[in-house]
Amino acid sequence: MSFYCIPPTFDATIDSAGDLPGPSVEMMWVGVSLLPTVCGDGLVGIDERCDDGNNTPGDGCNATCQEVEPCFTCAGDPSTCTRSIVTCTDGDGCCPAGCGSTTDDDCPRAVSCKQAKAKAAGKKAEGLLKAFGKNEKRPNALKLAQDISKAQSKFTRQYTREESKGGCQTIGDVDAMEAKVDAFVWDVIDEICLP
Ligand SMILES: [Ca+2]
Ligand SMILES: [Ca+2]
Ligand SMILES: [Ca+2]
Repeated sequence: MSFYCIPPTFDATIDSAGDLPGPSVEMMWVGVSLLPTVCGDGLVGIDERCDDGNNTPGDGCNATCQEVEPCFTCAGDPSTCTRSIVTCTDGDGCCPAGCGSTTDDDCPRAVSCKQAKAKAAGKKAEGLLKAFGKNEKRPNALKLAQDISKAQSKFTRQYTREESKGGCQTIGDVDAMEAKVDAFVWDVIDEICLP
């Protein structure tokens, strides 16, 4: 809830025949409103950081007008937001115009590729450890081998599909990543099996 000062809306000049004594007086009517600020109306309210006249994120002023987005500066009513970072630099959280996933690892495609690869690695580790756990409960060598194979092929499929979309910062590391996941899983299993 915010308060707005409303500019004078009522002027009264007391003429010679007026009801009030004294010289002409100009009266000012000042009011306040309890209306909440509205994001997207182009006015930066008291509890807003910016208002670029929309509720769209990604253009510098976020969807709720509560944040100037990283890499932008905003000024004015309505807010004009411009990118404050213009060079392609890895790791600064910004993907300026003209930069791409091959030149800046903050650009969306590079980020989504990393997310997908990390997810695939996590799923594989989960699949292998679940297979191990199930085998402990009901030993079945054939089923264990099938579950391991399933987790491996799923990982490879997801990983390579992600790389085939393009824009990944690293490619062709599916085997190296698989070896890392396997080493982690076997290390965990060894630890669990220690007396
Ligand atoms: Ca507003
Ligand atoms: Ca916006
Ligand atoms: Ca960057």
